[in-house]
Formats: sequence, structure tokens, C-alpha cells
Amino acid sequence: MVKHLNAIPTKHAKLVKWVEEWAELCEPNGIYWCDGTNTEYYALCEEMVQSGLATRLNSKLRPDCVLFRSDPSDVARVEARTYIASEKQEDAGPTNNWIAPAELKATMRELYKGCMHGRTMYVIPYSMGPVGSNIAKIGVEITDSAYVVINMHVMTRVGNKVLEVLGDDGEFVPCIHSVGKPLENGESDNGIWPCAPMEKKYIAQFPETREIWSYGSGYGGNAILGKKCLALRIATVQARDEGWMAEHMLILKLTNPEGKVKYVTGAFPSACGKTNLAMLIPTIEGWKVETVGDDIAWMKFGKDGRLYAINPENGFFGVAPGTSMQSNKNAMLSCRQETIFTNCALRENGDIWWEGIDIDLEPGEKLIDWKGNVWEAGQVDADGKPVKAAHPNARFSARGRNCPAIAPNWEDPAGVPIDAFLFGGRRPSTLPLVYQSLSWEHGVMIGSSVGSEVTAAALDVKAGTVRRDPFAMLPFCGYHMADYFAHWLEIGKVAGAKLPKIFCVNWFRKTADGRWLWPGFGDNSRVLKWIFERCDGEGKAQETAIGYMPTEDAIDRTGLDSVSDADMKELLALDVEGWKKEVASIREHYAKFGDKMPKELLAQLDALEARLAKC
Ligand code: OXD
Ligand code: MN
Repeated sequence: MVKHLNAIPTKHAKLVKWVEEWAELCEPNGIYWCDGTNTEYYALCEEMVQSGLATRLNSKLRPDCVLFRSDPSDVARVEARTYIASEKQEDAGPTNNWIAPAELKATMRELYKGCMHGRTMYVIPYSMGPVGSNIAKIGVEITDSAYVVINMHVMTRVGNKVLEVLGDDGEFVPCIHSVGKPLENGESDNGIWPCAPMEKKYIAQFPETREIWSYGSGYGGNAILGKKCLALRIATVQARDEGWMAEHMLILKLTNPEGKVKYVTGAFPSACGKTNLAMLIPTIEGWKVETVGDDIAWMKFGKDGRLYAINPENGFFGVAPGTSMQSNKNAMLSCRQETIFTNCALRENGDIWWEGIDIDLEPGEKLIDWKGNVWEAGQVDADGKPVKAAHPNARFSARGRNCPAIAPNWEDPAGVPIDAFLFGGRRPSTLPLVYQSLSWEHGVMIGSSVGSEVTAAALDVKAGTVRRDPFAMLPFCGYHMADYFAHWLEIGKVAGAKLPKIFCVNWFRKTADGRWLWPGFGDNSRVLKWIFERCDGEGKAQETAIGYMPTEDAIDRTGLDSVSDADMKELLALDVEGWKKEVASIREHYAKFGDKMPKELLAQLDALEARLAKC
């Protein structure tokens, strides 16, 4: 029997039994129940600083901040090792990896056997969403990584207050995590956490039994299981069965100069500026954007028929490189204190640094790069390629409460009523700056065909290819993607529903010779203003083949000299030939979903094609 290192804080017999069974299998030194207090957080930080796993940053420049370095092979989510292990393969669909649950569990059980030797097993009771909210859900994560515990403190709500809501027999999503057997990589004696080799990493979701098993990675979405695994993959299945929505969406609060408020959510594939949009500082007089969430939205119908959203998270797990006081001041201020940095570079003065932070280094200053090596500006590798000081996927885990733009009501357990859904990706051509769907079904078609253009350097595909990422959910949907499209259509049929309006936005248009047509960032508030107006049935628009488009004078350009009339015309032009190619490309995308593809969406595509034929 593995000993408990502190008092068991719950009478939930099923939970205690589950924890003890996993302890028997994993054989840790002891079981520690996390209470979610600051004392616990700082004690774990201090322990990791003492053991060399973490570096404490300069307490004047970055109070209460720590820096971690991962194994160089453990730097991102591993989609190729992520599984939706439903009973039937067809329920996972063509966009998910699948292994039969019994087979996967047998394989993983072998890996978990004795995997926590020499370590503590932490038990983390956590709530996704404000504790006690009727939209929130409870999970319990078992992990052998103290780094995961402190990240869960930042990203979720942890501890005894969650156990109180859970009571003696409440429902929770069991989540099991281990970084992997100590002997596989050697326990960390070099300042990085251990992990398993790629072929032994598994990030498994079992949708029918609502379980999460993760093995072999200590990184982000692979290990901080409340985020992508619970709040998206498992939650999408719960949402389907219970009639609500779990989406990869930011939530922002938009206030006009008269003080009128609208709430907007938006789905964009990774690396399309979601965090920047959620924390935007408007460039138009009198408008205010406040942040409710930057990554995930859970939405349920209220009694008034509107969709109410909560941000299930408690913090931001943001990509560091490219973040600066110019690109996202609010994110920079959010990570000034109480922040966990991962795979960033370390300055001589004890501060962090990354590419695109827009902070000049001292002449000749040497940094410690994300691999723990000495680094100097201009350094190149043996092939003459620049060596990056921070990993391109280096992260900051910052607390929501430290964001200067956080909406005062961001933790309202009732959620906020949503007025508009935005969809977007990186599309240098064809898609205009913004347009509005003609109907809910048309909007679902827009969401289901979200795409981003990839460069040859980014992926092993031809430059200019559009990678379709429906609803920005490609790696996050816990069941067949076409059934998820059908769920969106079902939401549109709920009796008495007062649905948000749907918009497609594209901040990434370029001219034929490669110049950006739209400045983006704070100037995106100009597009938000038009969306706000449209939600009130105002805002100048014309009905076109693709939807309602702003007239050329509809977007407020006061004080915006960089966008000429000709640029605006190009940003809002209807490129009929480009759209005909777009229709063909969406048709190919839909074909991948076979018979399950909802007929309504095929009909929407046919109707779009017919409208374009008349142009
Ligand atoms: C994320 C992602 O890290 O979407 O949020 O990849
Ligand atoms: Mn995300």
C-alpha cells in the first residue's frame, strides 16, 4: 500500500479508491493531495529551484517567476501520438488517430507499471470554469510532475474548494499523467524534466468513459490535462451529449463609446493571433476591448435562449516568441509577475528573453538559450542557420487575474451572453477582410471550412496550400468531425434559440507582390466595430454571393493612413474566380468525411457555387 503524505481531504470513496489503485500500479514514493494554496505553489517552485529543475528569475524584474527547460524532444503537443480511443473507429473519424480502448489501455498499463519510482504522485482536484458554475466541470489529475502541478494552479482552479463542490459522490473526469519511467531517459540531473521517447508517448482520450491517460511527455497540452484533453477533446463529447458547445475560441468583451457591451468569441487555428485579439488595445477613440478568455469557450443556452460562455481556464498558456509591448502589451504585462516560463532564454540580469520581444540586449551580452547553452546574438549553427535563443514554441503560463485587460466579470459563473462568432485563418488572397454569413447554416459552412495557408517551410506541403482546420478544432475534436458539424447544425435548431451572428475575418491579406494590406493588431478594432454594428442590425453592408460584405466606406478608417482607398477596395473586393477555386477546395475537404457529411452543408456549398456562377 503506497502511503499518503498528507491527510486525505475528501470522503469521496470512488476518488480515493481510484487514486490508490493508480498508486499501486505506478509505485510512487507517496501520494500528495494538492490543496491549491499559494503556500503549496511556492513550496513546489522552491523545491524545483533547489533541485535544479527550475531557475528563479530576478525578483525585482520578474517577481515570483520561474523558468524551465524541457528535454529538446519534448517541446510541443504531439498530435501524431494523440488518440481518440472510442469503442468504434468510425466514431473517432478520419481526423483523429485511433486505437481500440482495450488494446491501448493494455499497452499503457505496461508503461505505467512502476513509472513513478522515486517520485511523488500528486493528486490535483481541479475545476474547469469558476468553481461551482453550472457550466463548469471537475477533473482530477494524477501526475508525477511538480511542473504540471504549478501549471495546473495557474491554468485551472485547484484544491479543496473543488473537492467541496465534488462532495462525496460527485462526477469527475479522471486524468492520469506520467512523464515516463525514470530509467528511460535517466532521471533529471541536468536541469530538464525526463520524458519517454516519441514511440512511447501516448496522449489518450477515452470518450465513452470520459477518461484521459497521458504518458511520456511533460509539455503543455500533453501534460496539463485540463486544457486541450479535458476542456476540448472530452468536453466536445459531453457537449454533444448534453446539448452545449465546447469550442477552441477566445472570448472578448467589446464596449462602444456609449458604454454598450457585446461579447464576441472567435475560433482561429493555432498561430493566427488569438491571444493578441483577445487582449487587443483599440486604435479607435472611445472603444474598449476586455479579455474573458484567450483559447477556449464553453457555451450553454440560458433561459432567454442566448448562448452564455465561460472561459474554463484560469490563465494564459501563451506562445512567447513574437510577443512584445508593441504586439501585445497586455500579454507582456500579464507575465511580469507570478509566471512560469518554459523554453525561453535567460539573460545575465536574471530576466527572460525571446525572439521578437523587442528588448535590445547589451552589446556582447551572452544569454543562456532554451537548451541551457551559452548564446550570443548572430550565432549560427554548423549549416550557417541562425540559432534561436528561445524555442519557437516557448511559453508563458500567466494568471488571468494579472492581465490588465481582464474583464471584471470574467469569472461570472453564469457566463457572458455571446453576440457574435468569428472564424478566421491566414489567407493572403481571396477571403475579404470581413464578411457576415447569410444564415446560421451558412455560418456553420464557414466554420467547417476554416483554413490557413501554410508555407513550404512550416509543413511538408506545397507553399500556398490551404490547410483546412474546421472550427480550429482539427487536433481537438473528441469524435467524428462530421458529427461535430451536425452538432453545430443541431444547435441552430434549438427551439427559442437567439443565436450569435457569424462572421469570417481575415487579417492576413497581401497584395500580389507580398505587401500586407491590413495592419492588424489594434486596428482590428475597426473591424470589431463593424461587427458590433451588424449585431444591432446596423453597419453598412451589401448582400453578395459569399455573404454580407461591408461597403467600401463601412469600416472606420479615422486616423488610419496606412490603408489607402485602393487597399480598402482590394480588401473588400469579391474575387469571383478565387472563390470558385475556394468552392472546389472546400468540396475536396468535405469529401474526406464521406457519408457522415451533413447534407445541409453540401447544400450550402452548392448554393454558394450557384450564386458565384451568376456573378
Ligand atoms: C494552443 C494551441 O497551444 O492551440 O493553444 O496549440
Ligand atoms: Mn489553442
